[in-house]
Amino acid sequence: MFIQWTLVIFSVTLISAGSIPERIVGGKPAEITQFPWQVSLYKLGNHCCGGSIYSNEIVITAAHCIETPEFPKIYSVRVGSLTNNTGGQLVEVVEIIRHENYVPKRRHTYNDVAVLRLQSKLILSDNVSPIPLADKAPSAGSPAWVSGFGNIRTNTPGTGNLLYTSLKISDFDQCQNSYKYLTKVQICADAPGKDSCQGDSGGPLVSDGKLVGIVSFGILCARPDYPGVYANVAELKPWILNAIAKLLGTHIADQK
Ligand code: 4AZ
Repeated sequence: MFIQWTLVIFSVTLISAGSIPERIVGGKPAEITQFPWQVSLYKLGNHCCGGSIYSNEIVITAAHCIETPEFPKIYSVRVGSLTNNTGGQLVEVVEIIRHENYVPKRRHTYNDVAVLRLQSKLILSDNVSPIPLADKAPSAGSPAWVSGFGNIRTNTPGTGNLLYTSLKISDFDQCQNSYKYLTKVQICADAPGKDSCQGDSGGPLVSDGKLVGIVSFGILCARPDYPGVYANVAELKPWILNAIAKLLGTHIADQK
């Protein structure tokens, strides 16, 4: 009896210590030059989400990362760094447009996109550079990469270092079997034992050198039959470009 209990306690300890890999983002440490568009979004000085560099003054993230678009100055971004608390360039956000039709309900998260204007222009380099937006969603089976500073397993925070993993774009109908409220403004990606996770939200899903998705949600992380769900950038592109034009228009008006 004692031995049985010891075994039970030992197994529980192992699982909670993370020694039995539920697997993560299945992640490998990134080189910053592989993901120079990666952003760490800060809220009140702490990493809260990922994001992607669109241009030297515009960053794209998820709507669900932005609780208070009317208070942009509580947000800032760090770029050009493999660690989310030091290095690179740290710049304040001055203006945010969050999708007007963003629906925040769990499993009904639609239009999960927001665009941010930075207080000063990023200095672009091999470590800091924009990613173009996809015009067309990649077909099922296309290879894609997701990167971020988020959890390395469900409920297990990352180490603060940028990780990435390779995924494949999921078949839409199959993903809809897992998430029945899925629509074309979403795109799924998965691979055995690999996924994005909490804290990666807002970050980039990249395929063929283009931003194809924004980390949005999922049921836990790397669970078989539950791909990660991403905002579909190709579908949202008209909204994104229009919002960016508004941000830049305001910017010019501000300077007058
Ligand atoms: C989250 O909670 C979250 N597996 C983000 C992405 C995924 C799951 C959860 C995808 O922010």
